[in-house]
Amino acid sequence: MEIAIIGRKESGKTLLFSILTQLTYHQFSVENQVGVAKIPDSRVDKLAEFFKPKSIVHAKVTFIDFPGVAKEEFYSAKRIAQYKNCDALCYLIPYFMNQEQSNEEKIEPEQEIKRFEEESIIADLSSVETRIESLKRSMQKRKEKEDEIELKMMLKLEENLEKGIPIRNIELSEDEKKISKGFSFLTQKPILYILNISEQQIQKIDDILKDLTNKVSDSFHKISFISCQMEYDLMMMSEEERKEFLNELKLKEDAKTRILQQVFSLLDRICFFTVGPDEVKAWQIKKGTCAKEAAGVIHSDIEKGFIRAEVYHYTDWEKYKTEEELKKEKLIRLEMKDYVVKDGDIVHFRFNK
Ligand SMILES: Nc1nc2c(ncn2[C@@H]2O[C@H](COP(=O)(O)OP(=O)(O)O)[C@@H](O)[C@H]2O)c(=O)[nH]1
Ligand SMILES: [Mg+2]
Repeated sequence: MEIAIIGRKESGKTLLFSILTQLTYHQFSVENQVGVAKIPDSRVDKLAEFFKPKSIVHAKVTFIDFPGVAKEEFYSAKRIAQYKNCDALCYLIPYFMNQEQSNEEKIEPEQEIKRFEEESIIADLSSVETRIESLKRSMQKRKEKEDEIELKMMLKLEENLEKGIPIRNIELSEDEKKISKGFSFLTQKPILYILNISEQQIQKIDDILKDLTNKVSDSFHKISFISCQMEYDLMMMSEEERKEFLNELKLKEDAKTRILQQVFSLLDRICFFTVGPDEVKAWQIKKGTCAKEAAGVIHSDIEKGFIRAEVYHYTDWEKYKTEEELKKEKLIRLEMKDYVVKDGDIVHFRFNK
């Protein structure tokens, strides 16, 4: 899963990238920077504490930080194509700039979000129009059933996009969803808008977010916040200093943990776990994945030879801890290949070697 960090120049993207991936901050890199972030999950930590495995593997996502470009280039075809290649977007807004009185250009998050939505709609509309033309041309030569279905969908998208409706808000059938996936439309991507705020703005952030959510009321807009500067400073502190610092600001957790969990929840993914003395591992799967398919995420041999899945849930494990106790309580289930794996399932696959 790849997430693009986007936003205007000097909004703190590279700083955010280095906070999330723990990589060194290279402000003026001219190449895309790519880094992996571990998704914090207290369940993995608790399981690891108990099983004391040789290796612990959290869920991961990849972040991409693009080099800065001039304002005009932000919506260039090349840039848009890069955003399209990603599974989700984090759009950073430099709200901290409003702190400085001298700053003549006030940051209006509402305007920035609307502008991005508009530009994304224009980009998608252009792709849809191109596709409609080419479908019409090929249908003149030969009528194919699939082309007809696709054309019908594209015309529906065109009609809605022209009205300013993003594709994520258009009702599509399962088949249409499948077709549209292949085009990586921008307005179909999950997106997290993040306000980059100053330390002083933290105390007011609830009101700021409430106000903004009211203004851009769309259930698909997820809005969050971070103070990149403060978070970067936190990263440089010792564990003790950090705790003290967070306490002073009356914050429970660092923003990094919160942002990573929010990003993960955008992706429509869930985690199941495998546990044992060798390894405790979180496996990421799409919501709705069945047991046999989930086995294939671990190894194709396990999928091929799938017999049963022994499953218990993390919340039950938390209560009873050992398989013995779980068995006594009849909380370990034997599931067949069609069982839909749930978030937090702890699974042991039985398979023919
Ligand atoms: N005051 C303040 N400055 C920040 C914050 N985040 C980033 N900056 C500064 O903004 C400048 C640009 O940051 P950078 O991450 O390179 O921005 P990018 O162009 O979006 O990648 C740097 O000088 C940062 O120190 C913040 O939260 N507060
Ligand atoms: Mg940068």
